[in-house]
Amino acid sequence: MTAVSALVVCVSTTMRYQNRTNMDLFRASREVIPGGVNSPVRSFQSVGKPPVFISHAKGCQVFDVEGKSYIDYIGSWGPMILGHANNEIVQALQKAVKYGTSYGLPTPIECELAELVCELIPSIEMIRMVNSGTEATMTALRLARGFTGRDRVIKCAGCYHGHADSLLVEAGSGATTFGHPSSPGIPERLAHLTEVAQFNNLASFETIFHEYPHDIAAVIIEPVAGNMGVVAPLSGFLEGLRKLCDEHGTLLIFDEVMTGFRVDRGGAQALYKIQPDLTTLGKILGGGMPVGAIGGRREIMSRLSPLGPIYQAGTLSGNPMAMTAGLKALQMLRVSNLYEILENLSADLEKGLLQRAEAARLPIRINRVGSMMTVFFSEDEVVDFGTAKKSDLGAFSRFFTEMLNGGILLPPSQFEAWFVSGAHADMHIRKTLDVAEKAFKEI
Ligand code: KE4
Repeated sequence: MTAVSALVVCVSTTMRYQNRTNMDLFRASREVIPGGVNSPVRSFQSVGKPPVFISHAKGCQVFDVEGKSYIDYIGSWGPMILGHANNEIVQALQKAVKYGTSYGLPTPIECELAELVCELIPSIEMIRMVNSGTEATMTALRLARGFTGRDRVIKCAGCYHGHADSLLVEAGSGATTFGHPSSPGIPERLAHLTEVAQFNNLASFETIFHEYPHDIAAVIIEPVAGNMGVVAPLSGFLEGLRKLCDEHGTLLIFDEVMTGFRVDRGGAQALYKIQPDLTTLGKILGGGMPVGAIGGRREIMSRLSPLGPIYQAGTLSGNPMAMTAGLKALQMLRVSNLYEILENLSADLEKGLLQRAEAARLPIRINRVGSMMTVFFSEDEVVDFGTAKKSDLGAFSRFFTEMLNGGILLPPSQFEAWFVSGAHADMHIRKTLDVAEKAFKEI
């Protein structure tokens, strides 16, 4: 194929998708992509609507292919704490791309980002970059099993740690949203090595440790749950987990893929002052590019190949483009007063939603930690997966649709977190509350 004919093909392909509606694109994508999406939660299936297809985004807004704009609280499921198409990140990427996108060889910027993460999260003495949160948690389990010589792990019902086999057991997020918290395709022999405890329930962990006092390699937990909707740890819960792990020679893994650099520049471990043995990261760490990471105590991380025998690898791990976006993002977060701004904006949103729901005599509960929050359509406090699942999913679905029609884009599931970014301003919060006031009355 000559260059000219390649150009013709490219232009005609692009033109084929111009002036297409969300529904046109959904019909086309469903022919060639399972469910029409590359990640299930994007399908809007749980709210009974076709998804919106995004043409571009800027700041706190996304724009669909039909030209509709939305104030966005999905934020790419967490990474976009600085808003979409942040000028400094875009400029850094535009400069870096000229030097090549991937070498498969070490680069200075990987070391620079690693050093910055170690500075921001002191429990991390060494870190390995990977390409997703799933890779990070998968590696964390393998590392914990290799380091301790034990096979069993404990996770919480409703926590989601990506889609590695051992972790798709009573998983939250899309696994719950679509009714398969424990996915088919995982050998029973493997799944039975994953014990399931209850978030905010230390006794449920004690029971498992009593049954397997010397067999548990790791407890892996979201220190602030975000995948059953947002659920904060009750006082003493994380401290109790730390103590149980120490008593049993078990590694404590904080899955901070969502909370890392979100709830505090040092993550949830800084907020709650608990030191895990290993931490997994992702989302914000990549500044919008695909990045995950596993980090922790030097004596554990040193067991990773090529230093130690526990294997882990990745063609595009630490690639210069992803490192550039991640480094720029963390450099901005390190010096900004963004967390104070995010706390004020998010508190205003929470207070305003509660006031308007009360005025509409609608029972809701809001769980919020910093700029991540969830509105539960429930009369009861939501403190774990069981109470989260009592929410009125029909009411949530109707609320989602009313908000979408009003130009407010929420995560399309009751079991997800809303994210406020530094690109949201008072005017966006006010607009959101105006639309919510009408929505609460309508549903
Ligand atoms: P990824 O493999 O999607 O990069 O990360 C998996 C993961 C691990 N740990 C936590 C605490 C996570 O929240 C996630 C991914 N979060 C979901 C949303 N709740 C990603 C969105 C999606 O699945 O499309």
